[in-house]
Amino acid sequence: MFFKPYLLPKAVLFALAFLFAFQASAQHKPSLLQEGWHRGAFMEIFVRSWRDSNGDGIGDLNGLTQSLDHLQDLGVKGIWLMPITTSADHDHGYATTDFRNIDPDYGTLADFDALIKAAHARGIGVIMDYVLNHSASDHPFFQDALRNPQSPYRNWYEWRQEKPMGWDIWGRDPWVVTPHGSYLATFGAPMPDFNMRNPAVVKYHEDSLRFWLDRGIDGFRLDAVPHLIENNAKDWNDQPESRQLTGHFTRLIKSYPNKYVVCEATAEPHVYAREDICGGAFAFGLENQIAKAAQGEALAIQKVAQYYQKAPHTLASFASNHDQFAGKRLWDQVSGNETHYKLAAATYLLLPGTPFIYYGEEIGMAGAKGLTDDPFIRGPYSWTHHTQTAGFTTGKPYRALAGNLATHHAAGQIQTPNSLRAFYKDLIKWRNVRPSLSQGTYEQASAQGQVLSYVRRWGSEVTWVVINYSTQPAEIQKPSGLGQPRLLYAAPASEPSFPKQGTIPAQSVQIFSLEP
Ligand SMILES: [Ca+2]
Ligand SMILES: [Ca+2]
Repeated sequence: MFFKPYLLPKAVLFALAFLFAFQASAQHKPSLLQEGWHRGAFMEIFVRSWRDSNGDGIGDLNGLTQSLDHLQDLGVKGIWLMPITTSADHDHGYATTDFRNIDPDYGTLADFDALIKAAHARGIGVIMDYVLNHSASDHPFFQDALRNPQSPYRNWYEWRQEKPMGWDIWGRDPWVVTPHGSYLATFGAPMPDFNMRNPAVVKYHEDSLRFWLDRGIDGFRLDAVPHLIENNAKDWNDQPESRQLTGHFTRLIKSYPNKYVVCEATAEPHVYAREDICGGAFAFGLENQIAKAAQGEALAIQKVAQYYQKAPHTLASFASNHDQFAGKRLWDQVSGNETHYKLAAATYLLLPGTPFIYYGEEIGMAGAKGLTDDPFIRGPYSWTHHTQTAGFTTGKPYRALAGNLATHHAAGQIQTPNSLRAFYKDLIKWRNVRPSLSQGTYEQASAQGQVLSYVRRWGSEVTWVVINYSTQPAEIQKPSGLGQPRLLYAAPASEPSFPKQGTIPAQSVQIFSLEP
């Protein structure tokens, strides 16, 4: 039987049209966030270590939902959740066992929905980690492929009958030998690479991304995208096919209104920040210079000054993150020197690029006591100075607490005017109230000795930022061809002396308006 619309009464046609229209809009619900929300500061949150709501010693989604006021007060506009999907590792979460469910340690899908709703009510967007390149070896699809070479999922992964020779990924052979052939595992045997040339795998990821988008997620941090597709033993990193496929997933995500994508692409972040690939990518390379500049290294200050002259402003800047390869926690990088710490924060919070604050960074959290490597930088958040729990849980914390818990915790800093948190809050506030700082140009950037100076402009709004990393006051010329400097902000707690004497106090950050 054929469908003949001209035989239907008009009323039925209208009803059908309405139904289709409704379905289309239901699939792509309008965003509840302000357009451009993702230009504000983000916080990267490791849910396992953020806040425990049920006393099992493990952070969870409800713990996060209950502490959103704390984040809203800080002024962040977005949060990046490290993987919250069901995982085999029971820690970082990158070994996914179910791409469409919440890890039971963290709660339920209903808890996730409640988190999104509560975040949106506070003007905060939520993005989550999504791992395209691999699943856990415990994933049911891989388990089936591993046991049975005839499995329909065999071609979902990179299997070879004969183990390929001559491969070396970061000093390791990525091929894992089993009784039924070898499989590729770029990130180690527990995380087998998907065969991303298989359309069924691409479709599976598309449907999984839609699953979260339809639930209201505001975007994704796409993990390890330069590793999606490997060609041979020599050509495995950042292949053209990987860039193309990443762009494909980005387009799907952005077919929903007001979404944000930020990619982990360590080798070529500038390329991945392009609109046709991710639109956003972490500024790997800049983070190495931030702490060095803060400690007064002239060469690092110069590199910081130059960075955004060439780099796209859609990059995402950070001082440290959850991976040890990007450095220790900022506190440990500057050996607990609070002046250096504040200068490091100012260095990246006022530059172009979307800033990503690593959870605990805003209160000066140190590494977890007695631990090394990645667990060292992923400790439970210091809510209070309680020596056994840090206020993180009513039970026993799953991991050692921060080494400087006694002196640096959220409760002690929230009402303290000169605290690190107050400093972060001030700078984020300036970023939020002055569009020139969040999306303006980057002009007249210079590093004169140990002084960094640049102008940011947005329409008629002109902002001049000066950071003196030296332990001595410095002479400074005002930028040419612009209005008289009017001081907006000076820190840490020093008297502004410009423009009276034309000097900038030692180890200080100053923000001026240069409007006529
Ligand atoms: Ca818990
Ligand atoms: Ca791969």
